[in-house]
Amino acid sequence: MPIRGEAGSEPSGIVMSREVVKARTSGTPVVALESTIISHGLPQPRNLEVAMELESLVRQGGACPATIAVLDGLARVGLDESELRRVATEPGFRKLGLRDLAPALASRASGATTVSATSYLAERAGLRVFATGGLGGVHRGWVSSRDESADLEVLAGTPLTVVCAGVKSILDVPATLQRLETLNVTVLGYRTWEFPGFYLHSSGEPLDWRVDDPAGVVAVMRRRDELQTSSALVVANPVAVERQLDPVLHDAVLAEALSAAERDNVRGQALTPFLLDAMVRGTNGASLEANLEAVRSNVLLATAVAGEMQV
Ligand code: PSU
Ligand code: MN
Repeated sequence: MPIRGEAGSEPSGIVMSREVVKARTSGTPVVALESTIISHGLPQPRNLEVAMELESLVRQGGACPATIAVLDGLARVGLDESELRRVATEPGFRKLGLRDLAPALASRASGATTVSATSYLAERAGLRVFATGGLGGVHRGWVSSRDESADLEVLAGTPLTVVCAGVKSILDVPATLQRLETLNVTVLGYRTWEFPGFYLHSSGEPLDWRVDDPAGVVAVMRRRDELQTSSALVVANPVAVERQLDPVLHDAVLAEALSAAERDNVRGQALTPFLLDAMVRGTNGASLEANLEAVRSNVLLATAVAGEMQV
C-alpha cells in the first residue's frame, strides 16, 4: 500500500512507497530504477524476473530500490512485487516520457516511465542516483526524422547521476555524444576512455573524462553540487568484453533491424522498442543477455555510488 510521506517532505503529485520513505528517513541510500526497460525494452516473461532481480541487487548492496512508474494516475516512486508485475505484464501499459506525465495523471492512466520521466520524478523525490541500460539519443536518419530522444534535454536540466552503458547502439552514437556536449551533460567513462556501445564494450568514440571507482564518481558529484550546475552526470559503464554481443553479429543484425524499421515505417515512441526487439530476435536472444549484463552492472555500480555518497 503506498503512503504519502510526512506533510512537506514529499513533493505534491508524487507518491513514495513505504520502503522508500523509510530509507529516506533512516539515511539508507536509494537507487532509482526506470520501468520502460521492463515494460517495453525486454520480452515477457523474462522482464518480471529482471525487474525483481535488479531490485534485489540493490538491496544486497545495502541500498533501497525505487522503481518509478505511473499507476492509475499516480506518479509512484518505489513499487512492491505486485506493482512490478503490473508494469511487466499489464496489457496496454503505456510508455511515458516527461511530456506525457501530466495527461497520464489527469486521465488516471498507467504507464512505464522512460529515462526522461524517471529522471524528472527521481530528482523531484530527492533521489540522487539512477541506473538504467542505455540512454535514448539521436536516431540514425535524424536529418529527415528529427527523432532525438527527450532523454537528452531532460538530462540537461536534471542534476542527477545516471549510470548507463552509454546510449543504445541502434542510435547515431557520435551525434548523441555531440548533443550531450552541447547540452552540458558531463560524461565520465567508468574504467574506460571510450564511450561504451550498450551491447558492445566500446562504441569506439573517445571520452574526455574517466574515473576508476565509486569514490571517483562521488568526488565529481560533490564538486558539481558545490558548483550548483544543473545538468546530469552520466557515468558510462561498459559491459565486460567477455559478456558483450559479438560485434560482427551486432552490426549485421542491426543493419537488418534498421532497414525493417524503415520498410515498415516505424516512427516515434514505437521505434526504440521495435529496434530492441528486432535485435533480440535477430541474435537469438544474445542481445538480450548482453543488455541484461549491462543493466545488472549499472545497478551494482549505482548502488555502490549511492552508498559512497550516503544518499
Ligand atoms: N535502456 C534499455 N532498454 C530500454 C530503454 C533504455 O536497456 O528500453 C528505454 C528508456 O526508457 C529510454 C527509452 O528512455 O528507451 C528511449 O526511448 P525513446 O528513444 O523513444 O526516447
Ligand atoms: Mn523518439
